[in-house]
Amino acid sequence: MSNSLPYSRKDVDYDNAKFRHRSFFKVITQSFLTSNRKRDCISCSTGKFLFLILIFGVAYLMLTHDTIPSRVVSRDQVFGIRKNEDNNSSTHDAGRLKKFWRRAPRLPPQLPPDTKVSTNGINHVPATLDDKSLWITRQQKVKEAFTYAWSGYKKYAMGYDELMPVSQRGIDGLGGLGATVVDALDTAMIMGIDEVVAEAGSWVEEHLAQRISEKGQVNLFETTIRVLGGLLSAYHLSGGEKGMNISHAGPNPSVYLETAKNLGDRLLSAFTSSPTPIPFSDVVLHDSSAHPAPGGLSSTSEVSTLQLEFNYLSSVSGDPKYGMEAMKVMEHIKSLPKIEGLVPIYISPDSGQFIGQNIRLGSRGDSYYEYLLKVWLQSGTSSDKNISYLYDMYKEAMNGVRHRLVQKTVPNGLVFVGELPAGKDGAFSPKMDHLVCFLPGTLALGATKGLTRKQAMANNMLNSEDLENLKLAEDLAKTCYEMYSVTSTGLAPEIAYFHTKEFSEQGHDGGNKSSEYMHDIIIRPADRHNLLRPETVESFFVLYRITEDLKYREWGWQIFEAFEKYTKIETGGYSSLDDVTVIPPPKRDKMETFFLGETLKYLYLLFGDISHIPLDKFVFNTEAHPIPINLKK
Ligand code: DMJ
Repeated sequence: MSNSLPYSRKDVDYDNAKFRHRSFFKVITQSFLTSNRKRDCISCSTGKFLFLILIFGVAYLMLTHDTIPSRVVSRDQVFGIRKNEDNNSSTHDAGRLKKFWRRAPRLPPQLPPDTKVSTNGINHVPATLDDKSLWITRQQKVKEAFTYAWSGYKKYAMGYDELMPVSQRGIDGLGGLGATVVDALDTAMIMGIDEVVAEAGSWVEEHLAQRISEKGQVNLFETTIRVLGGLLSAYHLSGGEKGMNISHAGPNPSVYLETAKNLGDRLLSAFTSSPTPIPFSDVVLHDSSAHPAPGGLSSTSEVSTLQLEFNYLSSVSGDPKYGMEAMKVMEHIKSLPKIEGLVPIYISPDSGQFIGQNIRLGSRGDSYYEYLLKVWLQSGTSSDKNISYLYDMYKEAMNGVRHRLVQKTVPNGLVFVGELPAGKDGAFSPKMDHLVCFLPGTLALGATKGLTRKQAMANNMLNSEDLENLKLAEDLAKTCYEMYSVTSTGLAPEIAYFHTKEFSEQGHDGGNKSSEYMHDIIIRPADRHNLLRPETVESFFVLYRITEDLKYREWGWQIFEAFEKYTKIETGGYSSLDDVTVIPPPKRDKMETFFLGETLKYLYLLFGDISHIPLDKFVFNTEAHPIPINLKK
């Protein structure tokens, strides 16, 4: 039996040559080399000399001109994704030489990337990504989505915490303070939708004070970030500090501040009832009593994600008590032992100590790291020396993240942040909650302090640690994007595991068989839900502002389209999903308040003018409510 291949080597070379671009010089040389004149010329010495000059001339031109056809551009090149970034110039030159001797085969003709139809069925509108009008149109689509979400909520659930869009009713999952109204209010202000500002603002004016005085148990953290944060940012954006209503709709801004003070006074009992500076997790609003969570422990992220809001309340009310209580938490945590800045996810209000070993940047850990940076930024960075310990804690923690939690997947080297469920001496778990996708944005913000990368470089502000953090931010943002791309719906699961050298698990892919990262990302059946969370688009927003790289806008648009396609409910509102890996995805029947408060707000700002709510003048609380930097003391 013959061992020969069913095709000859020549055929392959021919096929490759067929698709290869041939320059004008090459055509001339080749016809010269193959013509009879070649033989005539080579037989005489002048001819030999001329022939040599011609060969050298052609070689020179090929080495000094980029002869790769400009129309054949990979998707990564379009989005500015740099591969082999570490290549130095000598390898570059070597590459040119290689190209000269053996040119890469031209790929078969393909559509430009933005005319592709993705495998999860979401159409990508043909786009020149730097076309301003494209982003105006896309921003308008987000505004329409917000109006649609609000109308559904208003129709079926006005005054309830959340909308159940499939059942077409409301539910009080957060204590009954109309959380969607307050979470959505400043988004409507930012989008300039006066009608919604008027509706939400009037509801606050007419109902919220009464609810606050009558309602029972609420969670300190959730109520602070959504309701207190929402009221305070509405106060600022509507012109409260200027003593006027600049939002042209809704009540006098003082209503927001008075309601915030009323709420803040009751929430303070969580701090003052605790025997240590660590607050209890729950407050009963009507009698201002506070209680630990069942089991007695508070989440580390919850006790350390109150300070932006309480500090700002002190600043605008002129009463220092709010900020003082909240900052005692940070001062106390500063004194506790840590693992390279990393902390366990539970803390006891009784002993004031961390409990357990579990370290992660996902649920119960996440915004601890976010607020270390943002509370420091809020104080106006260099101006307040008393607070610089927070920035030191942040930097130490990010070094700890890089050293202990960052790994790469096999086969394709995606960078992810895993967990240490049994502490520093226990095994590494390659698990990453979608919640961790806040980290790229925080890392980028921490590197440039809200300036663009260009500005920060020009001002010589970036040290090597900042650059490393910025690089990690970009790598992680890519991973977060791929957590969406890898599923059939184009929407991320709540939790992903990653295939590493030590860890693999078969049979749990995201359903998008054509994803390059199908074998890198593992999605277990219990983790396939999507709650309309904001973290990934939040990071795209921050990274776009800082790097000015349009790929973040484009990625955000793809995610928005997937939300539109799979989570929009015909009768009104948007719904969380039970399973992002199947089409059609089963609905979970809940529109979380942060879809209006965060997800749509960040998408709107991502597509909009970069001077709108600038990152060096505002910090966004963890629920995306912007709070101005540099407080009045
Ligand atoms: C929001 O309530 C906040 O962003 C919080 O910090 C984490 N979880 C949700 C959104 O996913």
